[in-house]
Amino acid sequence: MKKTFAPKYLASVIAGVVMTTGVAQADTWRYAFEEAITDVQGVFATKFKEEIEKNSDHEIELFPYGTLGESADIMEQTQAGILQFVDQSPGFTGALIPEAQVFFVPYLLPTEPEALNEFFRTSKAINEDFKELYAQHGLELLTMFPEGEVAMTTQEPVKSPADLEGVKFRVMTNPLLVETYQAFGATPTPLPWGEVYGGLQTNIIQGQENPAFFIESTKMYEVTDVITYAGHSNFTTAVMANKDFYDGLPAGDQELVQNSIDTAFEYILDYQRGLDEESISKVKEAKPEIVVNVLTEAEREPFKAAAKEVEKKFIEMTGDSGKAILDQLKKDLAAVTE
Ligand code: 6CS
Repeated sequence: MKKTFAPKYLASVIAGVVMTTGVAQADTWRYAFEEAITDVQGVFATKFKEEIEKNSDHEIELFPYGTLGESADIMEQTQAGILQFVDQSPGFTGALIPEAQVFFVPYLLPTEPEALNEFFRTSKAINEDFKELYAQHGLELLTMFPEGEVAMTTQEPVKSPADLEGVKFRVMTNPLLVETYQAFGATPTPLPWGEVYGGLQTNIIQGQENPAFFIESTKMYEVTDVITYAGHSNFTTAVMANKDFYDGLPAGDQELVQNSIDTAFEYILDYQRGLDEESISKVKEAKPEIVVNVLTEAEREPFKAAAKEVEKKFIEMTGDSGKAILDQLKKDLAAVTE
């Protein structure tokens, strides 16, 4: 006689199989970031989504800048478990995790792209030490990656710190960036991203800093006259998951997330080859009168001297744990530049 199962019995058999084999159910995971879908963070997120969806039944729902609020809002939503993934730059996370401000000690990171990429790939400070610090705030740090050399945009040429005197200069909302631009001679003004274009347009601020792709894509060049490269910083960003969510994933899904992050990481480094030059060309095409200055070594000297003060401030602000991260970061940098 053919054996049949009552539906209730069948359901518990399936549940038992799922529990014993660890087969995960298909979920939708929400991932927010601080830029448009076509910007660097958006390209990374899109690649991550593609990898997850190609290799599992899970889906990723992407939330670009503005759809869920400012950077601080998407971080709160991730910590609360409303979002599963977030891309937030240390420029903002520095207000929550002071050690993350280390990326704003000027002239710490190399300007040479291969050394920079290798640093992000191999750094113990990033891949181990920061993981622990982020975990204390309910965040699983998945990766950090560079988004391009930071340029200053102003109304007047900047050849020395004296040229920044009286310039209200917008910075992301972390205390060390305030120290940096004070040391550079400007009047630092911390603001969320949404207030920058309007602030420049209405002359509430006269300067800000960002990588070239962002100056171009957000049309900030329309409200600025001079772009200056002093070589002081590369825009760093970080991708995280809500830690309870991540810890609760089956091992197979954690591996899927890690593999997808690794693929998106290499993809985004590759995607950025030549992006700075391409973006500056587009800016010049759209606004031929824009002035782009690359400071000489001699012109960089006073900015480099000011950087020493900022490093001291960083240690004052973060104590032993900040000093430990800074020392480790320097070791990691030495390993890729020597
Ligand atoms: O300056 C900012 O606030 C923004 N800059 C970049 C390159 N990405 C996101 C961030 O909000």
